[in-house]
Amino acid sequence: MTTEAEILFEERGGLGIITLNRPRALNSLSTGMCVLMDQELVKWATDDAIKAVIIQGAGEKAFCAGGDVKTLAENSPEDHHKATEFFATEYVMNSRIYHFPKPYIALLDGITMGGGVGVSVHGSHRIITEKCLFAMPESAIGLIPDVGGSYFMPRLPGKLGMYLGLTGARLKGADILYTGIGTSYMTSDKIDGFVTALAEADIKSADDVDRVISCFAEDPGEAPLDEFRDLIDAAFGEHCLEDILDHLAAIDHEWAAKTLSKLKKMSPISMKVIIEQILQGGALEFNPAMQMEYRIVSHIVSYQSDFYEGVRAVLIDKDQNPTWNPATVEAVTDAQVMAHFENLGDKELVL
Ligand code: QUE
Repeated sequence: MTTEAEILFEERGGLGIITLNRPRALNSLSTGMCVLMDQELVKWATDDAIKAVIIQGAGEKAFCAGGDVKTLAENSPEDHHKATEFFATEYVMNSRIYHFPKPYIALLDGITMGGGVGVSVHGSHRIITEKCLFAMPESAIGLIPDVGGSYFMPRLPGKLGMYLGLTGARLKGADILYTGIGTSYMTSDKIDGFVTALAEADIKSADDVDRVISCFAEDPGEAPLDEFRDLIDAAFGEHCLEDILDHLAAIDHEWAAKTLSKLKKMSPISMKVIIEQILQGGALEFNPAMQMEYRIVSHIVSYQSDFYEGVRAVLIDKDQNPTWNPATVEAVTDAQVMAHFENLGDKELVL
């Protein structure tokens, strides 16, 4: 019996093409995929035959829905070795993308969440299509927006990073370009022609990639998010979670009511850790940000945290009704939050 490879690598016309190949699992990332991808990027970085890298997802639905958190949550907190190994491998690969010396072009032609953002947003080009659906949804499963969220989210315009990280808001089309998470828009039917044109072009720099993109790109129109920018920046610029919630409750606006009801479904401790994560991440370089995230997720998988309950409620039983612990925002102590940032000693992430 042969099993289909979870990740494919191809070289065509000076392009290194990565295909995430688990379409039935929305191309979610396994440890093995992260290892293989990292090895290939190391090779391609110094291979003169490779002018640029393209990454895409197999199948019609997803680019990449995240990390394979369902499998990770099958391990108990006492046996979290497999989970921390996954995160370490994934973050090493994310750092490889951030530091990659050639154009790195992600084709976000479908669902792009969590880990899928991590394999795209740190590269030079993110092409989105009408099928792209972006989110950092981790607060819904008791996790944090990792894979470099600490680095890129505080650097988004205004308080959009804090908004996206706490609410897990889904974005499409023009809104994804508006945040800067996407860099160009083209319709899905243009993607094959774009890749062919790129393989035929003489690519020496990111500008050469931009020239090819401009032949296929379109304007997706006005960003609906712009209408709410002032509300977002005011509410999510508050200094703590309690103030953000009070601020939203005091606004007589349908957007504020919807946003507040979304936040009330999320893990209280995750939200408090996320605020601290994004505030600290704004002052960190890329690798230190990844090391901070590794401290946070290592802590999360090492006790009976909201992560295990969140994955159960959202991805296993699908009852969408997690029992969070602590159950309320008020019950989360500062000491509980700060414990997630403690140095791991000889288990620190080495980058
Ligand atoms: C938060 C997440 C993930 C998520 C849902 C969240 C995530 C992830 C998946 C996912 C979805 C469908 C699959 C699959 C995984 O969902 O990281 O294998 O078939 O991978 O609320 O972080």
